[in-house]
Amino acid sequence: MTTPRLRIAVQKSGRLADRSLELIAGAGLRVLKGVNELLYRIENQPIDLLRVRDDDIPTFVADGVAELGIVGYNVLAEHFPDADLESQIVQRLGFGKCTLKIAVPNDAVYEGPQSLEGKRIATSYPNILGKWLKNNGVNATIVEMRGAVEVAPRMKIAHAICDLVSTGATLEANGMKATDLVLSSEAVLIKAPHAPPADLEHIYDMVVHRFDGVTASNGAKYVMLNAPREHLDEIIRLIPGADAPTIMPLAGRDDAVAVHAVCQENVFWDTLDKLKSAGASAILVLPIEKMMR
Ligand code: PRT
Ligand code: ZN
Repeated sequence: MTTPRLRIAVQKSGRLADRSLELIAGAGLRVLKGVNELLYRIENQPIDLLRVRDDDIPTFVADGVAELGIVGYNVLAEHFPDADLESQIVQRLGFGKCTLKIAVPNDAVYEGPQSLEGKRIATSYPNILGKWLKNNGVNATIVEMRGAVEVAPRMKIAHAICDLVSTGATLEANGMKATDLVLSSEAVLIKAPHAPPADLEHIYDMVVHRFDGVTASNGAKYVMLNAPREHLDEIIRLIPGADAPTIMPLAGRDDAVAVHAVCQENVFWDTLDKLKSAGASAILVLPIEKMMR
């Protein structure tokens, strides 16, 4: 009998592909890049990566072809416009961040959603846009395009577009400006509606916990410093995102203590300057490699 293997659907190539593989490697899963382009094996765990187009991931996971999947929230929301997405999402992964926005030519007047009344809007996200227009009480024609949405106004196909934006460079290069936010997105880990088979449950739980650990430690820092007791409260307040720091006595000193804290966010130089001004000394900021919550 062959051992059952957990399947994780990932984007084969594209903007989420590398970061998905980094997450998987960060979780200690060793990817064996095989001859089979569709399926990569994990050599140290009974797991396979199903490598597909991102548009196929929500359906594959919903149908149970894969137990887990990594996909943009935008793709999930477009696929299941009427579903309860939160029940499908296991965790937000903190990468692939972008926004779906309405954009119009630089010289167009835009005074809010009502400016779109009776207009034509090009997008690859007709379901999300349709819902947004309805919520805003706007009647407009949606022109569905698979790609190159940003050229639609210049080609006189549409008056406005609804497209993903990250840096805004594409809009700028096409003489357009971003206006209303329709959706904020990032990569999410999604799960099949049914629980995994009993013999894969522990692998499933392990993957979810480890992914959570990698995501949590992303950018997180371990801060150590000495603080005079009289300024302790102020110094703790200055440490970004520190939850319940450890306070320890310093040998031979009654006036100061050592403070150790896990910071959920990066610690920048200006924070160190403020800590120093508040009286902190011997400040160390260390990267965190792994974290298990
Ligand atoms: O082949 P496959 O179907 O798998 O991939 P795809 O071509 O459909 O998607 P891909 O690889 O382009 O993007 C995958 C996911 O990355 C998206 O679904 C989003 O969740 C996420 N993402 C993050 C982005 C962007 N940022 C982004 N900037 N997806 C697309 N873009 C586009 C945007 O539409 C614009 O045209 O990139 C262009 C440049 O953006 P600017 O603002 O940085 O200029
Ligand atoms: Zn796609």
